[in-house]
Amino acid sequence: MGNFVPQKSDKFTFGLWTVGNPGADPFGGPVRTPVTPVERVHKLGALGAWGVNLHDNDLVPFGASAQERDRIVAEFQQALTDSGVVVPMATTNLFSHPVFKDGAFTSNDPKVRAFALRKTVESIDLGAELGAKIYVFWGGREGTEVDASKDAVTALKRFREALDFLSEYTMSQGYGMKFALEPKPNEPRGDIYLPTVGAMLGFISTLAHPEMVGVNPEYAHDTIAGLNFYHAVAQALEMGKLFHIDLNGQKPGRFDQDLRFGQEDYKSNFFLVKLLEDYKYDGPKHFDAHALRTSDPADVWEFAKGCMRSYLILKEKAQQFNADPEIQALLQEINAGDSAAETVLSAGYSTENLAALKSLDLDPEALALKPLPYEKLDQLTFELLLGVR
Ligand code: GLT
Ligand code: MN
Ligand code: MN
Repeated sequence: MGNFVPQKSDKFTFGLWTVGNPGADPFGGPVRTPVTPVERVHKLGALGAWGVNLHDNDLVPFGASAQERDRIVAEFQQALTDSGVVVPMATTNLFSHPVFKDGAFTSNDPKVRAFALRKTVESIDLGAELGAKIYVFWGGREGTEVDASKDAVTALKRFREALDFLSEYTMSQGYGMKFALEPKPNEPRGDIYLPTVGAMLGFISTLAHPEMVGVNPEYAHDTIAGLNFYHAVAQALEMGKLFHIDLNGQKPGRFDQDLRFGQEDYKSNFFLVKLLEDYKYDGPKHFDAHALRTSDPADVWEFAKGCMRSYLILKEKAQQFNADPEIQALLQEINAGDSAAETVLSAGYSTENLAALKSLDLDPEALALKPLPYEKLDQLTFELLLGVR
């Protein structure tokens, strides 16, 4: 059994806003006094995290003077150097200020859209200064409650206009950054545009620079809507579009809980970790979660340790699954191939291959009788996860 101690090579990251979350919710104010960003960075470094991510205003307060900004950024840079923590990802807060109450890039008001664009340009500069190579776009306010208020086609065109502008800006500065779009079906808006990973992937292909844009899927966001996150991530990964990932815990059908990674649905977390490990995803593994409102400051760090430890435990379980003789024998049986059929299936269309397809010996009655021992397989998976194998 491993010791489950995080290493820098695990590329675990936390948002400044995650471990800094003061525990407020729509029904009650903060319950914790947040420690400063500098203290958060030191603590994360000591716990073995590789990186810290931030929104512009997690670090520099909205409306700060240029002088104040530079002082805060220099102090933060020093903390990064001292603690050996990097900033792999940055993003913009386009949701807290009332100016964004009806959207940022998709607002009906061109001045609000221009303000959002300018704020993002400045925030991209900040991210680049801190070394970020991934820039996340989470359109929290880009949506509606009243569909009569905004044309949904126009909203997409506006979002595209903003992203195309920003890709070209980023390239013109030689920042070498990639963009990662983060879908969410709802909250804080009644309905958010581009609600799923699939919707984002489709939208990306319509951008001026699709090669620099991928996705940042979040476990909680798909799970709110009852979707299978493992399937969504697999699609992004297969397309080479998994640029970043937000890991956390969530019960289906609830408000956005952003629970500790591993807190809910061990089996789906297991298949997610197994996917990332089997396919050698090597981007940041970002825990976009926060401690419970009941946590005191010490328990917040238990939360952070728990996210990383849970990932490492599930990673070890994935290795165990891949090495388990009984499970692997079952998988071999289930996946037993037929070379003649495989050859036809992978050869693509030609008149010869069509003829080969037609002459294959395919007996549907016999094929339907092939045993599929999935009950046994799933029980073995359960027992492995619960530590009785
Ligand atoms: C906010 C949201 C997250 C996003 C963050 C990036 S902010 O906490 O709930 O899912 O990833 O803007
Ligand atoms: Mn997120
Ligand atoms: Mn979330």
